[in-house]
Amino acid sequence: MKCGYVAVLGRPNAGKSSLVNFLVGEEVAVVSHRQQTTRDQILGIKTGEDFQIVFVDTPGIHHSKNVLDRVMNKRVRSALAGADVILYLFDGSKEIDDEEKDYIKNLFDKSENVILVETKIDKFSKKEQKSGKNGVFAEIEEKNLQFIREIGKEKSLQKISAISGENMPKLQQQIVESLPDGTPIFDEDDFTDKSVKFLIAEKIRGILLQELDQEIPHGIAVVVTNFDENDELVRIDADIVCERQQHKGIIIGKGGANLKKVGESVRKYAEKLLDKKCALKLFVKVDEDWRDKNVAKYYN
Ligand SMILES: Nc1nc2c(ncn2[C@@H]2O[C@H](COP(=O)(O)OP(=O)(O)OP(=O)(O)O)[C@@H](O)[C@H]2O)c(=O)[nH]1
Ligand SMILES: [Mg+2]
Repeated sequence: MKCGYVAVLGRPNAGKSSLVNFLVGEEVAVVSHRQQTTRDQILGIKTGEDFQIVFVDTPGIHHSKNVLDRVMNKRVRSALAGADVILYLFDGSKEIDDEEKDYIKNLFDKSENVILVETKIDKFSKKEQKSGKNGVFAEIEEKNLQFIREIGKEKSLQKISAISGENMPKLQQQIVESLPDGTPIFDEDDFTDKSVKFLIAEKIRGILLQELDQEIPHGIAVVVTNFDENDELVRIDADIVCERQQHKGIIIGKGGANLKKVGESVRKYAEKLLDKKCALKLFVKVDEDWRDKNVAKYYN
C-alpha cells in the first residue's frame, strides 16, 4: 500500500486549503478570499483501496511581522521536514515573482519529490474565453511556463482547479505513485487529526473571515472553552478573542444581530458534524496585542 505525508506549500491565497478539502472530500481547513487564512498545520487524510495520503495543509509562506507570523512560518518548516512528497502551489492567474522563483528552485534542490501545481485554471479559461487567445492570462501563463522550463521541471507540473475539479484525479494519481510503500498511519474513517473542538473553533473563525471588513479578521482567535456532550445534545461555549474594544462592538453587531447570525451558521454546522442537537454560546473578548504577547494561549 502507498502511504505517506504530503506537504502542501505556497504563498498565502494560492489555494492550498481548497485543494486539500477537495481531495479529502471534507471541509478540513477554512477557505477564504483573505490572505493568511490558515494558521495551523492541519492534516487532511484520504484513504483509498491501496493508498493513504496524509495532506499537511500549511499557512502561506510570507514575511513575519509578529509572533503569530513566526509561529506560522515555523509550521511550514516542520511540515517540510516530515514530508514524503511536496506539493508547491502557485496561483496560475498571477506571475511568479523573483522571490518565489528562488523559493521553488531551492525546494527542487533540497527535495526529490516535488510536484508543482498551477491552481485556479478555471479562472484562467473563463477570462481567456472572454479576452481571446492572446489575452493577459495567456501571457502570464507563458511567462510562468518559461520559468518552469528553465529549471527543467515542466514534467512535474500539474494544472488544476479546486472549483471545477479539473485534473484532480490526475494529480491524486501522481501523488499516490510518488508515495513510499508502507502501512496506513491513520484509521480509514479519519479525515483529519484535529478535534471536533478545533473544527468548530475554525468554523467560527471562517465565518467571521467572510463576514467582517478589513483588518479585524486577522486579529481574531477563537477557542472552544466548554464542550459537553451526551447522546442527544452537545453544549458548546466559545470565546471569540479580538484586539480592540471597538472590534468587539462590530463583531457583536447592532443589538447582537451579527453574533446571532454567526451563531446560527455554526450551530447548523455542529449539528451536521455531530449528528445531534447543539446549544451554542458565543462570547466576545478583548485581548490587546495577543498576536505578540499571548499567541501560546490560542495556538500551541
Ligand atoms: N477560481 C478559483 N478560486 C480558487 C481555487 N482554489 C482556491 N480558490 C479561491 O482562492 C482563495 C484562497 O483559497 P484558500 O484555499 O483559502 O488558499 P490558501 O492557499 O489556503 O490560503 P492561506 O491559508 O491564506 O495561505 C479563496 O477565495 C478560494 O475560494 C480554484 O481552483 N479556482
Ligand atoms: Mg489555507
